[in-house]
Amino acid sequence: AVAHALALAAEGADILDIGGESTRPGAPTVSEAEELARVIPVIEQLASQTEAALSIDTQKPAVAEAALAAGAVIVNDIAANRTEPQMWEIAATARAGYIAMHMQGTPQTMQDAPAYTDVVTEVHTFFEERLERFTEAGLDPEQVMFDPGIGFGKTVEHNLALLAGLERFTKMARPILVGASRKSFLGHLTGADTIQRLPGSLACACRAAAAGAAVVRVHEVKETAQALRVWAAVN
Ligand code: 8Y4
Repeated sequence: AVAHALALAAEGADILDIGGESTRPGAPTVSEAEELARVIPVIEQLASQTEAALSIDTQKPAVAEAALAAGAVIVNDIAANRTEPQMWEIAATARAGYIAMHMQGTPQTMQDAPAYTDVVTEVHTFFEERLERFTEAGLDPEQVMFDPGIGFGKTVEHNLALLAGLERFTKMARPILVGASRKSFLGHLTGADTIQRLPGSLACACRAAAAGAAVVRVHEVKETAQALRVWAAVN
């Protein structure tokens, strides 16, 4: 994991997202002890070996807290629809960045029957409503980035509507992150297998950049950096 992360940093990644539990629908859950054993040594080693910012991808407040102590500076929270404030309090106390991702349901249930009246409006309302909750827990709005959560409780049509409607989010007060890389909607649209989805992933990265997204979460860093460099030169 350390070697892979260092290779991504060498290819131009500014942020490395470290996670110890799969979010795939139906994936087995991981105990806190096992998740800590997977991610903390990786974060400790990376903290002394790269200037890239380290983010911790976890749903467990205790794992986030330990990761921040080990050198992570961002909490990547795919479960920002939670009700308990612990995750926000931990990010607030550490003065860490906090990525608040939209998800309908939980990773176990999210793809059962995703349903929205208007997905863009509902995600937008979620962001507005959450910012109030976060500040109550002590987060400074300056710590927060929002993410529409492509693929998390969304059909192909919902994902496309979110990508088409990104400007609604990038007009908001906080930066936006988009993670579409290799996701299954790209396979549904094109027939491409997971590791054959770079072209579709690049189309999404350029679309996100065009809409003013601040961060793209990708698997193929070198190729995405080239696409975004050309896109930026044209604009
Ligand atoms: C192939 C490879 C097919 C990977 C699907 C996937 C996001 C995220 C994930 C995201 C934020 C993934 C942890 C899903 N996606 N965090 N995490 N935003 N903030 N699936 O979009 O990469 S994991």
